[in-house]
Amino acid sequence: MKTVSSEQHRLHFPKGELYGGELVRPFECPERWDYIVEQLRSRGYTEFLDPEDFDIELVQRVHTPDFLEFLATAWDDWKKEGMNGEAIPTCFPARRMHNDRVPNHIDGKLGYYSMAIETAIMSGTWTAAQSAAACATTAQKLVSNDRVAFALCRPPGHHAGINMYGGYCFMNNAAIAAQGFLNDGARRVALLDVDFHHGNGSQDIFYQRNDVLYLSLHGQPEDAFPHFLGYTDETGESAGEGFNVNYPMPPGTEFDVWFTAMNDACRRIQEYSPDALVVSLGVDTFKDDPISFFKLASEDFTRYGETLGRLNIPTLFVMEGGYAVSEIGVNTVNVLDGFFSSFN
Ligand code: OKP
Ligand code: ZN
Repeated sequence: MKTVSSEQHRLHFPKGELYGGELVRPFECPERWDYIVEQLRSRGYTEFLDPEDFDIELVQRVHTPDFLEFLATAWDDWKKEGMNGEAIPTCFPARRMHNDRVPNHIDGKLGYYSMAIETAIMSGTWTAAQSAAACATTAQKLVSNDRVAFALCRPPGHHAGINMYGGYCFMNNAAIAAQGFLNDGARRVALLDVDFHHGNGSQDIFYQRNDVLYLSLHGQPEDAFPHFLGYTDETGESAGEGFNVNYPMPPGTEFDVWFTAMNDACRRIQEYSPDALVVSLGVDTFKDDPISFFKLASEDFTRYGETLGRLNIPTLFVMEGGYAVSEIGVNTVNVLDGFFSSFN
């Protein structure tokens, strides 16, 4: 299995995330990548590739041009206004305010295009985000030959919607890859999101479509970020009705309950009979994750990897979250080891 990754992720390393009323060092940090690479290397996954160029045409099938233009220019606009720190939104189109008129001023734009404020934009953010999307599309292309590939994306993507960033995400790497499979001739793609957080962005992008089945296992919105999406009654709309499946679970959820949901998701995937499977692979379901509340142990990741492998569908793994930094590599590679123990 080849891993596609880029050193350019290091250009995104904001100093501040608003957490508990303080600006703290972001949980989503460059060392996350290092720990995963280290585990991959030491456990035999030694083939690493750099991504091809960022494919704007493909990305525009998933995100709007105005949103992409915003991401590309936000830092320069912010600097032009004489701001000293990193770009963080402070004002939002809440209830009964306009959410369809894009302001000119960068403060207005940041609020218009974001869904949360922990995600600061800095000088290298756009380059890093482009590299992550390019990792996803490059790895997607490998799947036609190799049947499996790993896109080691950073920053992650699943909170990024059609025209919305936040939750550490700028462009939706997994959704872009799913669209890549379709462009290359797949008729149906399943996108399984095992990150602790609901992938509101992925749901947003495919909500009215039946060519991508989106399934997510996550902390229930009553208690977990992103709070405003991820309920079971969100089943899709118009052509997409029935093609969105949410499995919200309460605080303290242990592996047996989580695994029952996962097996149900796998049954739905088999029924759908997709030409490709994209796994939004977040390992923040781990018991010691600092911002999540599921209770998976390291060996549970191997267990569910095995279940994924048994589906025997051409599979692209796309890295999402995981913030117990010293164990992020072990848990990620456990999923891959489990997968290859049953995949053929
Ligand atoms: C990104 B990914 C918790 C605050 C949550 C944002 C979390 C973004 C997670 N008190 N802050 O899905 O792993
Ligand atoms: Zn997450």
